[in-house]
Amino acid sequence: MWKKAILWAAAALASLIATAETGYELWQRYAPPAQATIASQYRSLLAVHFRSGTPTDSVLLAELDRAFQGMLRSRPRLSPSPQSAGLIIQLFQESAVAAWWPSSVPQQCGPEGFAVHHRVVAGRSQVFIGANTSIGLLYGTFHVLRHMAAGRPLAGVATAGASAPATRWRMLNHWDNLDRSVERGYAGQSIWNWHTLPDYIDQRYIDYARANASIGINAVALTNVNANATVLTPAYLEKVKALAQVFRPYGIRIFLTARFSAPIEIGGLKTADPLDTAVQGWWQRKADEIYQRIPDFGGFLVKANSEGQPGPQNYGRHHADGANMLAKALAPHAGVVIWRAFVYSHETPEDRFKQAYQEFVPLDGRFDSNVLVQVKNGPIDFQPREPFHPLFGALPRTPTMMEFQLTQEYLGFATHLVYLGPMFTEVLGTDTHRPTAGNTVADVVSGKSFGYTQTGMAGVSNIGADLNWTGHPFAQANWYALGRLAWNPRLDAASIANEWIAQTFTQQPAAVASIRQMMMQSHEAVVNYMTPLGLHHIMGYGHHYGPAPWYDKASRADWNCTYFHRADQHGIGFDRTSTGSNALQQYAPYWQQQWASAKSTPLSLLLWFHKVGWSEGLPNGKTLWQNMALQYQQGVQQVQQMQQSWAQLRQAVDERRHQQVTQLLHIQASEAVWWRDACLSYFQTFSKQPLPAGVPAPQHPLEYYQQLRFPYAPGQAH
Ligand code: GCW
Repeated sequence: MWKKAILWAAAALASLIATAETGYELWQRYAPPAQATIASQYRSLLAVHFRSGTPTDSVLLAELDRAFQGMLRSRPRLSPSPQSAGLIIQLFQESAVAAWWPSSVPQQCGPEGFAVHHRVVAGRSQVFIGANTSIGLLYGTFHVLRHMAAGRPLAGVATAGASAPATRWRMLNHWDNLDRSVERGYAGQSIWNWHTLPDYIDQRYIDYARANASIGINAVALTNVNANATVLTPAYLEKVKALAQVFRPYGIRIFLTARFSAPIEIGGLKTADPLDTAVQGWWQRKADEIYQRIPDFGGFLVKANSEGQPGPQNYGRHHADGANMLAKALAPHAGVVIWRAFVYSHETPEDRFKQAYQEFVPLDGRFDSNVLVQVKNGPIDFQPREPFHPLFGALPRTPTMMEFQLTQEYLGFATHLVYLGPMFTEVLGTDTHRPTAGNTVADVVSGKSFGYTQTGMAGVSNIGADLNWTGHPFAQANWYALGRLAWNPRLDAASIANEWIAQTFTQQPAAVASIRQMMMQSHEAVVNYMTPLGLHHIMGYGHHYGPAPWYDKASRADWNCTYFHRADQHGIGFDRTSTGSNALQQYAPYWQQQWASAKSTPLSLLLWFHKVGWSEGLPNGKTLWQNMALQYQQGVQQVQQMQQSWAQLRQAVDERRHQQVTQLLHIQASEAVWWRDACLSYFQTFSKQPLPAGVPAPQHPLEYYQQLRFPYAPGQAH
């Protein structure tokens, strides 16, 4: 009787624990494999041959310990000889049993890559991880753990030759302020607690480093590009140093945002002119001071002469003058400057789309060799869908780095389920046709097209102090996808989703398939219910929350929604062909031809390049107005489908996260309706046509949507 009660209580407790998932563990939950046969395969790995020496080796062992306790309910045992071990982790140079590594592998691995080999001896699996460096071994170990945590058969764990990263800098850019607010952050306060640093090391810093290393991220810019010079003062550099010490064993280098006017603000100089020798000397001393504390400091990330940030143009100098001045200060320490191309000027009446290209193309070849130019994926600003930025491929002599945005500034904040994998791969896989056909954006960014000496891919972080890091449990997948694609931009979004789901939620094949389907259609859904057909930047002013296509009160034209959609009685869209702003000319001739006429422009980009009449027929037989209305409606329906799919996953996913996502999908569904109704009732004032069959009448009159105000919407600069 008692025994039964105890058993029952234990079972109840176990199920309670199983259902109380907070999401804090991210994709590193290390749940036991769902299939017993797989679990038994994995057990041979418990005998580990590994000679630990460096701090990175220690974190590797600690991770193995944690992972095996979770997945195998046992701790790894160190085994003195490779022969008796199941998991052999060895540097190539010390590897006595290295016959299976083809001789080219060590060289292909480079400083960060690894190779994994699998064989079966006497019915027992042996897995070998080889690399040139400790960090390579750590990445190789994470590769094996990822495979195991996804519950996959061990035989598939081997890499085809070397797995080496495609880019040098795989990076998160935090837009975190020193007061712990996060610009465009929707997951709580900044995880950097500047007040308690340097003496208090939050466990989060360590778990953050573990998560990043597990997906190959090796650089983080801690602070907002709208920069505060205070972070460069000695007291703050001590705090940065403490974080650098935490990150170092995980192979992560720290970058800081450099406020261009820092020599004036904290240095007491009268100018920040990059050609002034006192200014140059100040930055050199500042760099020396930083490297004295942080010998592996990555360098500076800079937003200059953009949206009110100071820069070289304040002194009549150009971007290369500014970047090179900082580059020279960092060069003796092997640091780099990441200079952002997100620039557009107050004074220029030019189409904002064109300005970055106009400023940077003439400077190609004028940047020092330790400068990278960081370009947003599209020409305007992280819209739900943009054409690829014309600068990709247009700077053959300037390392061009990718900037994606993980935080969902224009994508429903952290309340909308939007998996960005398909958007990232859409951009990376696009052929720039520069210098010739067959050069994708990924080829440019990874240095293949032009042989860049520096390469990188960054994501603007979506991380905050929320218990699950990213607010929405599914937003973790965007952080994950960025890391995986920066390592290998050829991965496909569905495979990344598969491995993320299996590690994060469940290994049940039917559930994985259903969640993957939700994720894979989620980006197209948000495009449909926010900005179909190439509409862009029609979100609420300032905070970018919700629809406001009518907005036209901004202090500058290109902050107005009406500037971007140009709707009137004749039609809608921005003519960027030769009859309009001619931004099209910035692309390779191939794209100019594709996009020059509305007929040959895909519907997904139509209104990016063309003004189209409301009643004009589209290739699919519908008029523009009908198609627009139906696409808004489709977006709403896609979210409703996600709700239905998720409802059926109740048994497959732990209760707490199931409940969280259910609530968030509910918000997303009602906001999708809001978007559809507000946009269609506004655009209808121009089209003057009825809604096509299948699109319900808006729930409220237009005035209702127009008077909504959100003064405290999160993520705003202040
Ligand atoms: O997307 C816009 C944001 C700004 C941001 C800027 C940028 C950091 O609205 O908040 O500032 O881009 O990328 O610099």
